[in-house]
Amino acid sequence: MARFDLLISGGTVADVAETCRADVGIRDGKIVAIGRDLGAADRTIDAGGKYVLPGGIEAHCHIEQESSSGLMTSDDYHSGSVSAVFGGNTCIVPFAAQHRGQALRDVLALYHGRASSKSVIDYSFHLIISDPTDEVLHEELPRAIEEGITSFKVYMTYDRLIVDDSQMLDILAVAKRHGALTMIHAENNAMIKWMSGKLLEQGHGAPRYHALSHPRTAEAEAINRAIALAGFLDAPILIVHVSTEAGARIIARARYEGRKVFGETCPQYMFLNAEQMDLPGMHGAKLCCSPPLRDRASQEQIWQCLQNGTFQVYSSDHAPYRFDDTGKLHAGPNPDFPQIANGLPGIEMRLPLLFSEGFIKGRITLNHFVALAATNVSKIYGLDHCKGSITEGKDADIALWDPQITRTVRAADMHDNMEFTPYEGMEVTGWPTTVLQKGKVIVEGGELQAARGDGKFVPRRKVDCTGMPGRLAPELDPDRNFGVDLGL
Ligand code: DUC
Ligand code: ZN
Ligand code: ZN
Repeated sequence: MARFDLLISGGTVADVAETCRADVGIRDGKIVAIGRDLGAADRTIDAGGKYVLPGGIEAHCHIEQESSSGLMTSDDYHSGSVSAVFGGNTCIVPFAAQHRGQALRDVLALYHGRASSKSVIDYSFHLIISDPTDEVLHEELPRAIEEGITSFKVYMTYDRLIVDDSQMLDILAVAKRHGALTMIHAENNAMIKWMSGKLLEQGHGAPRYHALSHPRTAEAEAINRAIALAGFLDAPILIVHVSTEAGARIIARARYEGRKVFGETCPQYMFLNAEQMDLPGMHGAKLCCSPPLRDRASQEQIWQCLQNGTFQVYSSDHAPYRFDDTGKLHAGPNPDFPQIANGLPGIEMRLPLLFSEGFIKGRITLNHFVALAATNVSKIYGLDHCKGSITEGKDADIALWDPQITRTVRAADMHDNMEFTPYEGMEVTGWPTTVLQKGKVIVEGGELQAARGDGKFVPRRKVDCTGMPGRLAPELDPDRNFGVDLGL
């Protein structure tokens, strides 16, 4: 009997620290050996000239999710996961969204049902919490965490989602106590509403004004407040989709001070800018997202913050709404910007863009690419017991990248349900040609070899903040608070 089910031979293997020529031996879906002259296998894949990297983990995407205004994203768990895997990913962590009045167990049952029958790759969920009732806080959230849903997102804006500072503290306290990570959409709601009102009063309802209506300082203020609230309790947080240098600096400073804060940015803030929204008619609506696209200078600043480690997470924020009455134009053919659904597609292009413009162009190392593609996310979101690196004992979730391939990005080549990509016409170098999940080839030669429902739910571990010392506010110090139980 051969020693391995599969051998990936002759490729260049990389993790977050090292790059070397090595073969990878796989048995029973796991990586069991990395080295040279490993022995016989039932099947050998020649990876000569290719990079052998962990499959990407896409940790911020909206799939088969109703927005707070009832709109369904255009991708379900089949098209969304297929698009992800063609972009070199082997795991997705979309959102299971609680709308007000819903019990979390019903929300999770709904999303488990959606994903289990359709996803072609492994998945988990983050919860979105919009209704932190006592039952949610003290029974449902702790139960969800025990079931392996160890992160949840809260919004500081949007009327139907917003949590106030006091609710945020409640959620942060539960997260801290039970070992979960709170993800925060940080924008100041009042500034957005005030700006939107002024713009609309003066007749500026066109899509391009969406960007103006979300001032940079709205992001900075909310990030600052979120960090203050979390810092007060010494609770870990991750600020999602950071779009401004001002916001990034606040995160960098908090991290420097040892706060338990992580930062995420997205390709749209590096590769796109608000000038591109100046399109005829309503076409600018295709680029409405929140936070919005910024200017060219911002693009470069966000790149720098990715390079210097301010952002540990790089996600697509794939939020696909079609340019028709099911999506962007649900409120009619000529909506004012507040009625336009927010979000861009990008799950398939996240990694090819970073590989090409980051690694191939020398802005980041291959090892930093691996960290951003998979390893950081696996550690931050508790997936590193099974995923996120080419390491003995982990799932054989692997993408082979060919650095010689050059492609022009075309919507027609994407596998999502959008017929639009904001990256249309860009030339990229490097592409994930072969993708494996648990040792099974699931993409090869441009063909999908996985079926609906092949992907499995992955319970995640609790948050690990090793190396981030943090500190409780003096008022919460058990030695100084006169024995009051604050539930931490
Ligand atoms: N926040 C997201 O994370 N995605 C799309 C829109 C939004 O506000
Ligand atoms: Zn958001
Ligand atoms: Zn999002």
